[in-house]
Amino acid sequence: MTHPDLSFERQDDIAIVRLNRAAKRNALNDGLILALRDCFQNLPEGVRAVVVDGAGEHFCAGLDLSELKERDAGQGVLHSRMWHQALDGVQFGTVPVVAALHGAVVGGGLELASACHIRVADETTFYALPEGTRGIFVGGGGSVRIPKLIGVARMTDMMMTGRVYKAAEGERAGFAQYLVPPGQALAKAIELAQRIATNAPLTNYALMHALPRIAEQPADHGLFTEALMAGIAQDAPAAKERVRAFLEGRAAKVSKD
Ligand code: 1HE
Repeated sequence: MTHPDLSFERQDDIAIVRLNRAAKRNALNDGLILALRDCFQNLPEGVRAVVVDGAGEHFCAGLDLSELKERDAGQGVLHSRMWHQALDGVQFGTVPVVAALHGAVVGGGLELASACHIRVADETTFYALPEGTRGIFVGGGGSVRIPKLIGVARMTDMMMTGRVYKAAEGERAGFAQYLVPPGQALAKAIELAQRIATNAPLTNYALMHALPRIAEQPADHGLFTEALMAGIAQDAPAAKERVRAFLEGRAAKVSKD
């Protein structure tokens, strides 16, 4: 990983990918988006989960507005498609991705966060879609992914009125699955990624690739796809060994503590 604004740190079987452009609030210019794309396309062998983090006080201020300038319509379409390719690589890559959120998670930063599989937010986090008030539209997959988290009505409100969600109401609305005290999002995200990395790889793969597709299929198709995925997953040696371990008293029970 050789982009100056994107750092890559390996911690055993997880990796931490960090936006490293704090002076510009981790605003995503073309170079950084392409670096993200390349990073997720070329994860080293053995990485089983990834944490995405932002350096400094903010996760990400979204699109680098200094690059917006005078793009024409055709260039705008291609630019948006470039973001789609990069963020599809996050959502539909090879391993689960946990976002560690703090400070501003706005515009394209929220689009990046919503491409991750799990979001952990600390109490400094706030969410906004300033595209609406800047006379533009989301272009990084936000109109597809954000309504799945919070619903079309809330996203419409955010873009029409400039509404900003603070951390606690953001968690209630569905942006984040975990809310932690200030400064603790990264540690919690790493803890979750380490836990996820112990899952059978095929289970993680099914959750990333089958579940969102099933959710969009008509029920009849979804049930059939589910049955195929269930059959494939339980056939894997890892599944057989895990079930055997439970039956022989070697595996942890489900516990509420
Ligand atoms: C930037 C950007 C940026 C900061 N592009 N340079 N996103 C936005 O509309 C959000 C714009 N940013 C902000 O509202 C604020 O910067 C923050 C709330 C995120 C942070 O505030 P603060 O007071 O900590 O920082 P700052 O003083 O505003 O910014 C520090 C520097 O970062 C400053 O540059 P400097 O050279 O004057 O020091 C800012 O200009 C720069 N900066 N944000 C470029 N976004 C695929 S389509 C997606 C479409 C979108 O994402 S649109 C939403 C864009």
